Order: sequence, then structure tokens, then C-alpha cells
Amino acid sequence: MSEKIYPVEKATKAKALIDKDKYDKWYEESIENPDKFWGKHGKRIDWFKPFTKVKNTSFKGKVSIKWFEDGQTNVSYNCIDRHLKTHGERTAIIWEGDNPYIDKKITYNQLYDQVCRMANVLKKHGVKKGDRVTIYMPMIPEAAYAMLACARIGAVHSVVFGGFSPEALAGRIIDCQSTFVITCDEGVRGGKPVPLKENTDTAIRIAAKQYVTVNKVLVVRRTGGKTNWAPGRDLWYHQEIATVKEHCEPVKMKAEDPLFILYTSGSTGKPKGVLHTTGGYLVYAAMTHEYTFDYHDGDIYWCTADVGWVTGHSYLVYGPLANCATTLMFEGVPNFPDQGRFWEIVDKHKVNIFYTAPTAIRSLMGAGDEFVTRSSRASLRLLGTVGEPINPEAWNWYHEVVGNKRCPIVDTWWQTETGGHMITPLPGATALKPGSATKPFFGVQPQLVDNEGNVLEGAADGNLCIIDSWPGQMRTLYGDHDRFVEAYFTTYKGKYFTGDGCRRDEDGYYWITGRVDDVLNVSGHRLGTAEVESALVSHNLVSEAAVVGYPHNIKGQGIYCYVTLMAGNEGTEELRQQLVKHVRQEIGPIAAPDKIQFSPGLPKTRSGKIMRRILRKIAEDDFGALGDTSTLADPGVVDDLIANRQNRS
Ligand code: 6R9
Repeated sequence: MSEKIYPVEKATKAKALIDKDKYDKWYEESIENPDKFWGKHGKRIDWFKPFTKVKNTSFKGKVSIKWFEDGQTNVSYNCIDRHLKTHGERTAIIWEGDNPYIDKKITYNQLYDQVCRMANVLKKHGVKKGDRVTIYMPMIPEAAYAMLACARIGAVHSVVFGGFSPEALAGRIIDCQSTFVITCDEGVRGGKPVPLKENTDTAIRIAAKQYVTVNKVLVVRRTGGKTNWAPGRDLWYHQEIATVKEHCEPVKMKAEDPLFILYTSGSTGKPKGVLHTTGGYLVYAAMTHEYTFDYHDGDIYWCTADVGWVTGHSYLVYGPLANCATTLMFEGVPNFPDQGRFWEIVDKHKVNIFYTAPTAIRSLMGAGDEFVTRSSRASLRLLGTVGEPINPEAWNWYHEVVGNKRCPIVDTWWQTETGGHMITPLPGATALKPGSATKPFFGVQPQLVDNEGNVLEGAADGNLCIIDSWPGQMRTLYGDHDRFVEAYFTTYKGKYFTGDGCRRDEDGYYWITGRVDDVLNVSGHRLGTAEVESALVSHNLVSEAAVVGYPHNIKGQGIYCYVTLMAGNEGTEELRQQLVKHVRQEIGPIAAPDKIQFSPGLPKTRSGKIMRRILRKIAEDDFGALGDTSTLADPGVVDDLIANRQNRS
């Protein structure tokens, strides 16, 4: 790891909201007296009924997390209505289409109108406070309207990434028993249509078999492409909004009323429905957005994440809109029409703050500097990354070529579960070290422990826990509080375990080293090895499968699958392709295996447990030190696996 240090530049510091002294002072107060600290910052949003209690949380026993619990507010009101008096004509959303000649700007006044109408359409069709609404949308403004419309009437949204398959969509509809879906005829990415309505139809058929009936599907027309239509069930958005009023009272929500569910991969079983609530989430998303990005009034801010991920929730929609920012939403992909698209958009809309994932940086870095240098990027002031560790080469390229050495980079570590940034530089306060997420945000207390749970002090390498609550924290797993306690608070009793490994250096800087559980991070997307395995074994020729990650130049991690076939079948190239297709169908393109090795046997202990440690080593093409294999039931399988490995360097 590079240990080069980039001090805070004078120009950055002069303008910054938080400098080093302020960071130290605020951080100390946030830990010493969280009630006072968050009591103050909780007021950054408007409350219909002010809170009198601030923090009421316990990581012990049944685990209970409540913030601002007797306050009442509404997220949609805070993201829209309260800005109208002074900034109604400010652009809320700049939408840049997949096609570089198409864009539009939506003011806060227009956002109010659209969100109220969409909320009234939901109400007209019977959606009530507490109902779950599934949103399966491409990156178009209506996706944000839909989220805010749910928030306005107290419905709980579950956004499902548009790249997920019908099966994956169905699983998420079934889990939260959602009876209303908002989608679009087709999405467009890189010039190609994505059949969202068709996928929705299939998902609804699958859900019906599990006795979950979707009553209504609200369909936004994006391409005008042909879709099947179920009269009585399917509704055109453009027709519906013409039938309703342009005002809709925001519902008074308790601080701890649910805002949204977002499914994410865990180390075991099916995806987990992470539940976030109203008050604490919004305070935390808005505050981190302001301070991490050193957001100033009038800045043009662009986060490239899809609304289907938590980054799209907190830093494309809720955080920026709560701060009355101008947020840019991009429908397309970084390499269409060519690899210069991001920087063209930066110039076109004079973007000041740009936030993306290391995988995008690495792939654009590979395309050559001329795609970047042909743009001016003069408007850029700050760069950010999220989703996975950034390697120092990519960091340096981002800093030197994209940012012309002028722009600090905020490497923000956080998770779906944390709601907002947890370990991150603040541009005016933190000297940067490429590859390090640096220091904790206000109120965040990281702790490193060894595998036995012993606390590690000073410079150390261990498992990353957080020992006390912060307002943006998830409250439970939807419908399964026991699994919540088991998954996050049991490995190290009384502590929130993140699932990440981490090193702390002598300066107290944190370096995330990646997942220590069976979760992969492929192009910044979380994927459980168990999910890919279950997709593989659902193929009728597969008897057993084990999936591990291996280092991949662009994706960060690639997906390596060991597959044992049913007796009498041969592992042909054709079957390999069939299995890749099968996994894509079951989960979505992001889960497509990179390598499939047909293996007559898997290394197992005598009690039948697959020894993943060995499989990981072979996938990494590093089988010199396999460690102890003496506990294997049949040590011979290892030689066969090595001889037939797919990843020879
Ligand atoms: C926001 C988001 C969370 C996992 C997390 C970690 C990895 C995220 C990172 C990072 C190193 C960073 N991760 N940010 N690793 N440096 N700056 O990505 O949420 O999809 O839930 O993934 O991503 O492994 O545990 P999510």
C-alpha cells in the first residue's frame, strides 16, 4: 500500500465547512455527549412535532435502536416543500439521458407537482401508510418521484435494481408481500432496451405461485416499446396523473416509522431486507452529504450510482434533496457512446462534485487518458469513491488525470446497513492517503477485534465492528428481527459487526481490506456466494456447487465457480455457457460467473463441510500454501482441482 500523504490544500481549507480543529471538537462531542450533539444536528431537518428524546439504543440482548423517537416529520416534505418558499425555481434534478442529445431539468416546484400527483395516484389505488410498494425502474426522474411519493404518504418503498432478473424481483416482492409495483415499459442503457415491464409480468406470475398477489402495476412510458397489458391491473402513469390533483398533504410520520426496505446480499441464505426508518436516516443522509462532499449552496452534484443501490437512495435522492442541492441523474453507462461520456457530462452540466465507484475508474483508466483530457473538467472541485477498496493506482489516476491534481478524493466506506458514510475523509479536515477511507464520521466508533473477539488497540489488523449506534443505522431486517440480531450482533456480542476486515495504521487511519465473510464484491455490487451457488444447483444437471471470489483487474473480484455435475454428464464448453446464462437468468447479469471449473469432487471435511479456504487459494492461482489439508475426507480431490484450474497465470 502506498503511504504517500496528501495534506489538505490551502484553497480547499479556506472554503471548507469543517477544518481539522472543528472535526476534532465535533467528533469528541459526538462521542462524549451523543444526546447533545445529535440533539443539535437533528434540527437540520424540519419536524412537525419536535423531538424531546434523542438517542435510545442498545446493541445488547434483543437489540433496539431508536432515534428522535417522539418527533414527527416527513421525508418528502423535507426534500421538497420546505425549499419552495426560497428556492422553488432552483433545479432539483438534472436528468441526462442515455442519448447524449437528451436531457432535462426539473425544478423544486416541478418536483413538488410530480411527487404530489404520483402520491395521489398511489392513494387513488388504495396504497396506505405502511404498505410496501416495489419500485423496479431505470434511471429516470420518475424513479425519484416514486420514492418521494411513497415517503409522502407513508408507504414503504422497496427499490429493486433494474438489472435484476424476474426471479430476483419476485423474491423481493414475495419477501415483503408487496401488492403494488411501479415500473416502466422499457429502460435504455447504452442504446439497448431493457424489458422491465416484461420482467415485471414474469415476476408477478412467480409471486402468484407463492400466494402473493400484485394488484396494480403503474407503468411509466419511456420508450413506447410494445408490452403486454393486463387490463384492470396495469395502469399507465401518464394517464393516471392527469386524473389527480397536484397537491397532496405529507403524512405526519413518527421518526421511527419505516421509510424503505432495501435488499442486500448476506453470507448465507436469501437477500436480507434491510429496513431504514424516517427521522434518523434523513438527518444522517443529509448531514453526511453536506460535510463529506463539503456541499455549498449552488453546487452541481453528481452521484453515478443507480437508485437500486443504497448509494442511489442516500446520495442521489434523499441526502442531496434534503439539502436543496441540484442532483444529476444519469440514465446511461460510462462507455456509451464512448469512454469519454462521464467527462463530457461534467463539462456539459458544470459538475462540481463527482461521486463514483472504483470499478468505473479502473475500467475508464484502461481506455486511455485521451478520453479524459479532451474535456476541460474545470468545474470539478471534489471527487469521491464508494463501494469497494480503491487501489492506489486507480486513486492516483483519478487524482492526477481526472482531477488535474486539484481535487481532493473522498473515499467513503459505508454499507446498505449503515444508511450513510461511516469512515470517510472530510475535504477541509483530513489529509488523504490513497487507498485509505481515513477517519470515522461524527458519532461513529469503529473498533477492531481479532477472531476471538479480543479488542485490538493502536496499529492493528482485524475485523471491523462499530460499538455504538448512529442515527442512520438500519433498525431491523424486515419481518425477521432474530436474523438481524444473529447476522450483525452475535459474532462479537454487543457490537455491530460489519463483515469487513480492516487495518488501522499508526496515524489512526482505517484501511478496509474487504469482506471477511462469504460475500463477494463484484464491480462494487454485493453478492452472496450462497446466492450464486443456489442459482447453479437449480440447474437440472448440477449436483453441487461452491463459489468463491478471485482478484479481477476491473471488477475488483471475479466469480469463480466449482461445479459438480449429476453422474453421467460431461462438462463441455457448451454446458459452461449454458450455466452462465442460467445464473444470469436466475439473479441478473451482475452475477454471471467469470470462471466455471467442472470438478468431480469438492474438498470437504469429514463432517461434510466444504473447505472454502482451499477453493479460494486455487481460484487465486496461489496453491503453494494450501495450509492443512489433513482433515479432508479425500485429499486426492485437491490435486485434481489444481490440475484443472481455470485461472493459470
Ligand atoms: C455503500 C455500499 C457494502 C460493502 C462494505 C465493503 C464495501 C463500500 C467501501 C468498501 C472499501 C470503501 N465497501 N465502500 N470497501 N472502501 N470506500 O457500497 O453499500 O452495497 O451494502 O456494500 O462494500 O465491503 O461492507 P453495500
